[in-house]
Formats: sequence, structure tokens, C-alpha cells
Amino acid sequence: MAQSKVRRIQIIDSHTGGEPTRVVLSGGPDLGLGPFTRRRERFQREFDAFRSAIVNEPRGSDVMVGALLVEPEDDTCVAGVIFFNNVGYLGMCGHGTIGLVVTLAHLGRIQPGDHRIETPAGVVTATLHPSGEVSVANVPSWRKAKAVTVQVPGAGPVQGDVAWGGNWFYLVENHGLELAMANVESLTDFTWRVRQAVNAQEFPEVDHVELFGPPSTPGASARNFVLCPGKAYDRSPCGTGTSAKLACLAADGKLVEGASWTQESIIGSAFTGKFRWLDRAMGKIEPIITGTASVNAEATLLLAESDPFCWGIK
Ligand code: PYC
Repeated sequence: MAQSKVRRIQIIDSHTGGEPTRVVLSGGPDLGLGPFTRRRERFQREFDAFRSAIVNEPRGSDVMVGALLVEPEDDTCVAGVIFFNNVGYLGMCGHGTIGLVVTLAHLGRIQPGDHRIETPAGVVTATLHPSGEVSVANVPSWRKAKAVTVQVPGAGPVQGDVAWGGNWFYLVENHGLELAMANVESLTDFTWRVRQAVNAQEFPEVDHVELFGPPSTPGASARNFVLCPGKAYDRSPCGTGTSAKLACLAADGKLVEGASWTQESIIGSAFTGKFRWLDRAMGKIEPIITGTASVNAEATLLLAESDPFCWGIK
């Protein structure tokens, strides 16, 4: 029998508070050098099938976030990374950065200390603590619009803030829904309709919707439900979503610089967030998000020409 050509992709999987990250160590596309926004565009234009092959079924799932390791442009950075998901590409990814740092430590490539990492949204500084916890000093975050009301079909008016935390979020406090695992289907349906209403109104850039409610763990500040761009919900409290939340809390004077905010996810995992002001007049903060990740697989993916679903089920 003729051998079909097989491409081998070396990966390490981890999860951060339940949310998976698949780091591509080798076998990925060569995106060249230069600005990360250009490399991400090239990824999308020329190698989008690779993205789908790595994170979509049958090798992955809708919830999987991929992390392609690339050469940093900034030589003070230990690594460069482009995050991607079931439908496209992310500017930054907080849970994914924590997963990446734990993966690099697992490989013996980094030790406890500070490590700069380049992403399409900018350079972040990740601190690997001796305990194994990871803190990420994220890209500058801010609130773009407060109390934006949208008309959501079947739900009526919904009010929320639009904020940047490395991705664009619409954050809603008052929604009348219980943030419980038993309600994931209705939460997904509601947030999907909210996103469409927000996009249709004035904010086509918003691709994550975040709902807040009371926490279930003593000491936590709030629970969230985050709908990601490809309709999967974040199992973690979402690092960029928590950053966007901190920007809103800071702008409203509800959290002071240096104070802790413990963000619980819909599955009960937690990140701790705090911020420092970068530009108080402009409402710009540097969020610092702390969490943990566990490596759960070292594997080689096989991309075989003969596989009818080699490039994923889209
Ligand atoms: O942790 O920033 C995050 C994130 C974005 C999408 C999924 N997780």
C-alpha cells in the first residue's frame, strides 16, 4: 500500500482553571519575522487550515485555544506567541499565557522569575512564582464605553460596558440569569444574542461577552460567564476578561490600585486580579492576573494527506 504523506506536529496541552491551551512546539507554519500583527495576518491568510487542524475536532474541540510559538521580534522576550481558537485569532489570551508559562517551565526552558512574552496585542510580563503560580502583567486595558444599552431580541434592553483587556468585551452586571453550570445552554444562547446586538449597534469589534453574578466561593469577588468568539464558554475566569473588568472597576472607583479582585469562573476556578494605574486621566491600567495551570499531555499530532478530516471539522 502506498504511504500517504504525514506531517508531525509536536504539542503540549495544559489547562488553566479548566480552560485548555495547546502549545505548538514544532511543525507549525513559518510566518517569517517582523511585527506580530503582520505575522498573525499571514497566519490567517495563508495557513488558516493549520489553525483548524490543531484546535477543531477531531483532534481538538470548540473550547481549545491554540498557541503557536514564534520567534519574538523584541529580543528581551523569552518567547513570542500567536493565540488562536475554533474560529480565528486572539490578540492576547490570559489563561493561554499562564498555560504557556507552565508549559515552558515543564520543558525546562524557563525557571521561576519574570519572563517577557510577545503577542499580537503587545508584550506582557509573566512571573513564574516558586509555588508554580503564574502572574501576568497584561497589556494596557481600559473602558471604551460605559452603560451602553442594546436591544436584545427576546430579552429586551440590556446594559453593559465595552472594555479592552487584550480582546474586546461587553460586560453585563444586570441580566437576571443565574450563573450556574445547569444554565450553560441558556447563558450561551443569551450571550450570543447580546453579542450580535452589540456588534450591530456601534461595536463590531466586540467578540467576547461577559456576565457577572455573585460568587459561590467564600472570599471571591464575583462569578462570571464568558462567551468566546466561536460560541464556546470560557471554563477559566478569562484573563483578558478579568483585565477588562478591572479596567471598569478602576474607572468607577470601585477597586483601588493594588487591591485584590478574585474572579471566579462558571466552573468555580479562580484568578486573582489587581491593577496599577498607567494613565488615570485616560482610565488606562496595567492589570495583573494570577492563576495556575496543569500540563496534561505531551503529544505528536499527525496530519495525514489521506485523512478526510485532516484540516478539522469546521
Ligand atoms: O483567558 O484571556 C483569556 C481567554 C480569552 C479567550 C479564552 N480565554
